[in-house]
Formats: sequence, C-alpha cells, structure tokens
Amino acid sequence: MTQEIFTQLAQSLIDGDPDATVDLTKKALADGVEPMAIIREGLMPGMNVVGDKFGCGEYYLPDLIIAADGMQQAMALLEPELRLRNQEVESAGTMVLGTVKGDIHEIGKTLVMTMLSASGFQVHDLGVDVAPERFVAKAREVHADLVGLSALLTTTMPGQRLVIEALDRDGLRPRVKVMVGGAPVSHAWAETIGADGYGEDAAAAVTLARRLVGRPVA
Ligand code: B12
Repeated sequence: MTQEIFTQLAQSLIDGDPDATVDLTKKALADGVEPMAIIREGLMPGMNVVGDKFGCGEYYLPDLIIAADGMQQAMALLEPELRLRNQEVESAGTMVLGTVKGDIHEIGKTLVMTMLSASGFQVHDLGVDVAPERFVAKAREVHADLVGLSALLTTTMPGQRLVIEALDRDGLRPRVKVMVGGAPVSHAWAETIGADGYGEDAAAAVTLARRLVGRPVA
C-alpha cells in the first residue's frame, strides 16, 4: 500500500503533474507515512528518473522545471512535518549554507537546511548563486562553526574550492569547518579541495555536521 503511493509519487514527477504530486503527498501524510520516507522513497527516485531522461535528451528544460515545481510544492508540505518530528532545544551549532555561484539548484540545499535546523543547528541559508565573499561575510557575522556548500553542476563544483580559498584568505579557516554536497560531488572531490567533509544526502549532512562540531550522535 505504502509502496504503491511511493510509486505514484515518483510517477507524478515523471509525468510532470505537480497537482498530483501535491495530492499524493497530502494523502501519504494523512496515511501516517513518515515525511523522510516520502522524500527518499517517492520524490527522490522520481526526480532521478526526470534527471536521467533530461540527461539522455528525452526530456527538455521545461520538463525539469515542471518536475522541480512539483517537488518544491511537496517539500513545502513536508518541511514543517520534518521539523515537528525532530525538535531539539539546545543549539547544536551555527551554519552558513548556500548553493555556490552560477548554480541555481536549491531543492537539495533546502532539504539539508530543513534537516539541520530540525536537528538543532542554527542555519543561515543564503540561497542560490552565492558568491564566495557572501559566504565569508556571513560566516564572520554570525560566528559560524560550519559552512555548507551545495553544487549540482560539474561546472559549478570548482566554486566550492573558491569559497574555501576565500575563507582561508580571510583567516577564518580552520576554525570554520566546510562541508560540501550535491549530486556530482564526492568524498574524493571534498579531499581534493580541502573540505572537511562530504555528505551524500540530508541525513548524512546531519551526521557529518555533528561530527565536525564535535557532537557526534551517541
Ligand atoms: C530540478 C533540476 C533542475 C531545476 C532546479 C530547480 C530548483 N529550484 O532547484 C532547474 C530546471 C532550474 C535546473 C536547471 C539546470 N539544470 Co538541473 N537538474 C535538476 C534535477 C532533475 C534534480 C535536482 C534535484 O532537485 N534533486 C533532488 C534533491 C533533493 O537532490 P540533490 O539536489 O542531489 O540534493 C541532495 C544531495 O545531493 C545532498 N546535498 C545537496 N546539497 C548539499 C550540500 C551539503 C553541504 C551537503 C552535505 C549535502 C548536500 O543532500 C540533498 C538532499 O538529500 C537534476 C538531476 C538529478 N538527478 O540530480 C538536474 C541536473 C543537476 N541539472 C543539470 C543541468 C545540466 C541543468 C542546466 C544546465 C540545464 C540547462 N541547459 O539550462 C540548468 C542549470 C541552471 C543553473 N545555472 O544552475 C544536470 C547537471 C549535469 C552536470 N553533471 O553538470 C543534471 C544532473 C541533469 C542531467 N542528468 O543532465 N535543473
């Protein structure tokens, strides 16, 4: 039964039917399905198929935009539910997060923000297409423990290195730890650019953030 709704959710994104994505998300929540499972088992697989179809030329940019619209509307319903399930009183640390310059992909970054906030981190989300200087200025202003950098394009991944270099120049490293993520990013890339860690998804981002601020989950 639950598997069926996951399949329908994925299919609604593949079909480019945001109204169906929203209705199915509401139905899954009403049926008591965990919000993270809705994302992991329904929405993400659907987005991956959309991405693959775009990658091989079967889908065009408007198809990506419609699918992203459905995903974002679903996320708007799921975010408050995620927060409700994970409240911590004490702040786990302060983070500045954004998608690097030239890159406007925001869905994954926003999911990381939601999960970190829900886990007690104070997250300052700078949005998308963020220049290195803005990361540095915000990190300084809020005395950040962590800077999180999202990049979804192979062409914008080097932007993560530029932010690390800008933090170095400003003297904020190594006090401020840097974590990187995004579909084309990997452990190897994180090491190459001198980041402190790589998280493959939002759950991994929380585990990593806790480790980097010296508060690993027991
Ligand atoms: C939706 C989408 C778009 C939407 C974005 C809408 C929005 N508001 O965000 C739009 C239509 C705008 C778009 C545009 C483009 N896109 Co696009 N897009 C996608 C798509 C289908 C899904 C991305 C997504 O939202 N995934 C769902 C989220 C939840 O997953 P995620 O982003 O990976 O995030 C998770 C992890 O990566 C990680 N994570 C992410 N950030 C961070 C940060 C930290 C610190 C950590 C620890 C973890 C972490 O945790 C997240 C949650 O689990 C992908 C395909 C794919 N499968 O990735 C292509 C894809 C990324 N796009 C691609 C391309 C080519 C483009 C365009 C260049 C197309 C064009 N010709 O114009 C433009 C670029 C625009 C720009 N300058 O940025 C390519 C990139 C190829 C490459 N390797 O470089 C992909 C892979 C599609 C493909 N197969 O060709 N896109």
